[in-house]
Amino acid sequence: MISAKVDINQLKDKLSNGDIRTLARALTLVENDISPAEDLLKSLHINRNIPVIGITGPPGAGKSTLVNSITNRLCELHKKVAILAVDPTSPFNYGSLLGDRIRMLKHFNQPNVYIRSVATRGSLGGVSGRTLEMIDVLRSSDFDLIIVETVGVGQSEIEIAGLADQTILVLVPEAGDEIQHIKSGLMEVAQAFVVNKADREGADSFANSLRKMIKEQHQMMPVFKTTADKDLGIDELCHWILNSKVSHGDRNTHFLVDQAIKLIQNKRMKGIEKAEIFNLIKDRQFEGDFNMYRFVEQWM
Ligand SMILES: Nc1nc2c(ncn2[C@@H]2O[C@H](COP(=O)(O)OP(=O)(O)O)[C@@H](O)[C@H]2O)c(=O)[nH]1
Ligand SMILES: [Mg+2]
Repeated sequence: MISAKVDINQLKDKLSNGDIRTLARALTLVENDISPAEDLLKSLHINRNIPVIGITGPPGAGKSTLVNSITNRLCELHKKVAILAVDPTSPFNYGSLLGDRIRMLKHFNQPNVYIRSVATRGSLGGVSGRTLEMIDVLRSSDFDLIIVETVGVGQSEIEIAGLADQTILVLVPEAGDEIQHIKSGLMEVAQAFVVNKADREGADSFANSLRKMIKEQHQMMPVFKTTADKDLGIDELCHWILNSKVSHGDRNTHFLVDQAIKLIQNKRMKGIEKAEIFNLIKDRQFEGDFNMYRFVEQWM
């Protein structure tokens, strides 16, 4: 259990020195909003130059496999990598990576990979809960790169675009039908596309039609083809990840405004659980004088 007394300055210093235990502890405090999470967040020295790469896409597209492969390559390049997995469908499937990490621990004193899965709870304050705050805790440590995997269903790929500097959308050759879906909106959220499972039929034609579509919309996003479980196409993708610079200025301001709004929303929605509202409404909706406006007043 976490003791009530936490020395914030000590926590902060250890965090910036890359102490893994302290990092795990700080993340737990922040994820569960346990005091002094709020004071800790306010005192953090957050390094905004550490790139946050969002990896999103439908379940089963190979995101975790891809993250695994990318991370192995980045480790070879002596990068220190943090991974946040926000995936309710498979909370933790970095087994092989963890195996590497354990092996690495034997050889070095400091592990170069930190993996953490984020619980997605029923709170209404955003699908990904406290992901933004957890990213900022990671940014206060000494990583070279932070990778966030989110499962792309509906709104979540748009949400990750509001958290990451660069978002990579992972698709599979069978996703031809999803092109329409991409056309309507996803173009704005992804800075790069990956056609994974390139070992499967139709990968080339799918990648080409994606490229054509990007060009038609006067965009410049690259399309990579990967076979993640065989580490193919990973070098090119890593090269892009390490060398593409986030355009600052306008996008950055919008990005920060979105974050501010998200934090205000989360704060206002604090303590409000969908399940609780469900139970209340379930009972009261049949009362003759049920009035939604009076009902919501108690949370205002
Ligand atoms: N054929 C093929 N299978 C892959 C490839 N990448 C991942 N897979 C498999 O696809 C399945 C789903 O992968 P996973 O990484 O868990 O997908 P996620 O849900 O997007 O994270 C697993 O069985 C992987 O082994 C690939 O490039 N080719
Ligand atoms: Mg996954």
